[in-house]
Amino acid sequence: MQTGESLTALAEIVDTAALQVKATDQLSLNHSFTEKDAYEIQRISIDRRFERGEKLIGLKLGFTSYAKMEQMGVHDMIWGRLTDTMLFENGSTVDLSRFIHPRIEPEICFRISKTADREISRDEVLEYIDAIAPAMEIIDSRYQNFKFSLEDVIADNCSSAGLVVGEWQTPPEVLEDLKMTMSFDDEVVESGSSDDILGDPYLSVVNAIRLGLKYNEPLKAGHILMAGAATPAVFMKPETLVRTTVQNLGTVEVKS
Ligand code: OOG
Ligand code: MG
Repeated sequence: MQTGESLTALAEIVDTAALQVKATDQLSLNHSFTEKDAYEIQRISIDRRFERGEKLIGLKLGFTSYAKMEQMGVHDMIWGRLTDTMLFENGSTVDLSRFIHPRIEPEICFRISKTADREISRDEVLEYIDAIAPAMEIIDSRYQNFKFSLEDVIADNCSSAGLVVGEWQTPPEVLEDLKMTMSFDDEVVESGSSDDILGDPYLSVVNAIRLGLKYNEPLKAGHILMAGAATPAVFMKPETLVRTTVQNLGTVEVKS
């Protein structure tokens, strides 16, 4: 267990790496810290962003699909915070120089309509969301070579760097096996199914509410939730149109 002071020092390392767009050594190479410490490092580093004027817009889950767990060699669900400066408009152009080594992945996003003050079950999810949209997340590990332990990636706010959300839709009762494809300039680079996200992406809402309550960062009405990627992430390339299509939900795009 690390002292409060050293957790602050570790938070400064990941925050500075993000600010300076410069990869840093994995914290776990030189420090030993627990998963609980890692969430505290994340909290302190994101507080530094809030002090610079960024606003919390919601939460994200990570490693909710086997494809992602296999790709990164990490096997536990994680959660992180999303801020307003990470949000790109659908169809907009992102400046890759803002990132160290950005990857992009196809996701589903939910809009939370009611703050939960207790854990909820799968059957209650539709009472807590009022919209769903196809989405993509840009992840940009602050660590060299995009390599990390579970604790490292949690401390680094789960690699969160950007997100783009498509048009909001009314949430259907069930999201059974919706095909998801991500393309670079019309060439499909990854494809999967909504079932790849926890077997049912609505379970992301259940889990994010549970984790938010546990770590004192509750999902609130008006927040958004990124459910986690359905497929492995792909390195972004300059001058490329990236598009994700989710069956029945539509498309979402960004240009680089
Ligand atoms: C960690 C973030 C994982 C997801 O959707 O599974 C994640 C990473 O892969 O760098 O965002
Ligand atoms: Mg993600």
